[in-house]
Amino acid sequence: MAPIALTIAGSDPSGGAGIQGDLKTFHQWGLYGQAVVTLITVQNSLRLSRVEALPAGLVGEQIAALLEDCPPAAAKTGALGSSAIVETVARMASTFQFPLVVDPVMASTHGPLLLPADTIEALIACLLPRAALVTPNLPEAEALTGMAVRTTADMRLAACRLHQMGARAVLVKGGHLEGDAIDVLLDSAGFREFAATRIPTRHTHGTGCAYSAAITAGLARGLALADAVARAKEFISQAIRTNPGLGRGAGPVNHFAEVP
Ligand code: PXL
Repeated sequence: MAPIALTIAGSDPSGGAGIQGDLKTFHQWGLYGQAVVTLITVQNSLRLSRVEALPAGLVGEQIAALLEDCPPAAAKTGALGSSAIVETVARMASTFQFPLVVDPVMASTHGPLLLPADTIEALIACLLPRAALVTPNLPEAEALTGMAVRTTADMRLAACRLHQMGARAVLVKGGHLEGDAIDVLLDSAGFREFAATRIPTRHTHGTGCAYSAAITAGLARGLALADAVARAKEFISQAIRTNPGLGRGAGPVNHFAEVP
């Protein structure tokens, strides 16, 4: 039986990001995927026009039903949509017997926020302390730490701050850097960097989701954290390089990319 991985995230009907992207990534990594929906979006490759968060109690009930019956070997969070949902997920995460990867999704490139600004406080106070790993990009690292994060030196400092704020390990993703995409991991072994050559394409929709889902998949399969990150980085680089070129705007990455 394939190990189970769980995503707690928003719906992206276009299939590139959110629970749809996560489930495809889990499947490609040979896992049995579970998905708890937190919010519904209306979007295509050109725009994200609406975000509707579900009632927090409904999110909590979905998680409880899974924990009672078939708990996963690892889980991740994506877009959470309201501070009530952040608090509910964090409360339930305190009972998780498996690692939780927190992808602190805040904004999509266009359109309304996936996590309203007033929920950042709840994420910091309640969810960061539950994270086996938190995976901010540069703007998310800035919003969480309040410091400017523009260089790899800034990324190391931000990772230290986020570790002090309670996350067991931190991966600051440098997809928004000039030049190569360098990610900085801080875990119990110290710092490690993971570099990939930048691929010139507008089709990167769902990159962050597939990356954190692939790390979660690696953890569910029993890989050590740094190994899971290294393999997930190879997977996501290939997924961007081989994107299917779908849509007239920012199309999705390729969830069929080879798993290293
Ligand atoms: O890539 C961030 C993201 C996460 N979750 C959902 C999304 C997006 C980006 O559009 O729609 C549901």
